[in-house]
Amino acid sequence: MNNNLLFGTTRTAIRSRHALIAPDGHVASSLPGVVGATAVVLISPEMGAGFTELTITFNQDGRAEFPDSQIEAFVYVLAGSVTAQAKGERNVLSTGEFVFVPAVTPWSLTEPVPGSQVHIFLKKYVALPGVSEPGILFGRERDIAGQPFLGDESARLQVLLPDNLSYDLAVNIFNYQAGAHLPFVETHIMEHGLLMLEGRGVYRLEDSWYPVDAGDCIWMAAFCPQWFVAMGKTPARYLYYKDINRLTA
Ligand code: UGY
Ligand code: MN
Repeated sequence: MNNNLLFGTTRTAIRSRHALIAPDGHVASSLPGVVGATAVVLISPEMGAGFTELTITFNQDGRAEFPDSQIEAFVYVLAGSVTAQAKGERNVLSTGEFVFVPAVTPWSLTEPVPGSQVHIFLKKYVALPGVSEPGILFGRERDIAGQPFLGDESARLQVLLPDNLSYDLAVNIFNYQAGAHLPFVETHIMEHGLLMLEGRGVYRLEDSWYPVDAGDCIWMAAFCPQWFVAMGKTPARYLYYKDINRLTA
């Protein structure tokens, strides 16, 4: 047992406006429709967030079935492969591939390679009058080129969903060369849910600086001041969610 666990310490920190969830604290939830699989809910409205973020790891013959509801879903395959079905559309998704499922669409994940792992963002869809709702979208991270972030070649953003008003969320992958960092401490109305995919660094959240590692999950409430620097000798990358394109006054 490592010393952290032996002495009852952890990097996990849950605050009212941000959270860092390290893998050592994960506890599985039993969820309706999820069988033969381990689901860990990392971020949810119970914490104060406006969305839910979870990971599901499948055993052989595991499955996850979600009924139609007002909730939209973004599913990204972290490891292995699984068959994703949304209404009549069906595709095998492997590592780095994803599907966006709009609200009011039943969907499922079945026939996993044992040990397959998916990361999911769930959000209640907010319609925009006069704008049509988005459709089902399958995609592959490798098909999406990284764009320099605010002109910085060492910090590149892959934007996984189309940039149009029908979407009320964005999901991106941020790729940092070792030593690259956000150019300033961001403070914005958009909320974030984030999973560290690779590498290490330091995340500033409000007035705290946290060492972060692959597998860590972070929640940033609206207006949470935030900054990141990639540390060590390898690149760092994270998958993250934000709510966009809507304003409630
Ligand atoms: O899209 C974003 O707001 C992004 N630059 N934030 C972040 O990486 N913490
Ligand atoms: Mn941000």
